[in-house]
Amino acid sequence: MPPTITAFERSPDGGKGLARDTRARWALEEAGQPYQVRLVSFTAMKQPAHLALQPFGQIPTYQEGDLALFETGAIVLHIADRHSGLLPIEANARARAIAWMFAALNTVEPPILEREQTAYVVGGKPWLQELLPILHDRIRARLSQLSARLGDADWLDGGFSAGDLMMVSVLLRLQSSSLLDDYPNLAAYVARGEARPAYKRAFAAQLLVNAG
Ligand code: GTB
Repeated sequence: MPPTITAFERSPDGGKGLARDTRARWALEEAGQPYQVRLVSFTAMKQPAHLALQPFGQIPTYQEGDLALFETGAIVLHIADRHSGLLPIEANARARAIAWMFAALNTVEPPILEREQTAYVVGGKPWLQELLPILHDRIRARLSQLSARLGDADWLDGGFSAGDLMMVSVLLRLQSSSLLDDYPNLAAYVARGEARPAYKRAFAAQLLVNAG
């Protein structure tokens, strides 16, 4: 039986691919693995059956035989660990690729989420206009550092890895802003990720659910 992931019955992004099931779909596509998707409503996500799989009532989850996983990072790492194509074989290179996954989730994504969530939660308050430039600067600080490290390389550490999958997925959250404009190498990096056939398949699959 192929693994089953969960995704929004209807993503609030209307098919932009920003919900995290796209990351799991992309990893499965890179690994050439078939998968099934179980769509869940916001209501169902908060019910005991889903909370047993995802204690925080979120998507995605991943079920394969008697293994049930939550947290996109853990899901992508599991897929990358079990199948070829997403992590180097050589032990040190593999450890470095995993470090980039953590860097994407723990170092680069937090200020991006902070900006999104602040705008969402306190939208309309007059002081938001004073806060936003501060939040943007925090994002730019990380983008500058990432841009310096990437330089003119195609990927963060040798060939494409799960570290790049996660970093590109995180940076995609900035596409609706102009924050990537000052970093042409990062914009090109994101475009390289989006151009991968596996990403295109993952994006198209989520679009099929969410468009219209
Ligand atoms: N740390 C967890 C993981 O990485 O798996 C976070 C999972 C998570 O945030 N899931 C979100 C969710 O289920 C969907 S992806 N939210 C419902 C809830 O918490 O009640 C985050 C997301 C949602 C919507 C958009 N969007 O509309 O643009 C983008 C990203």
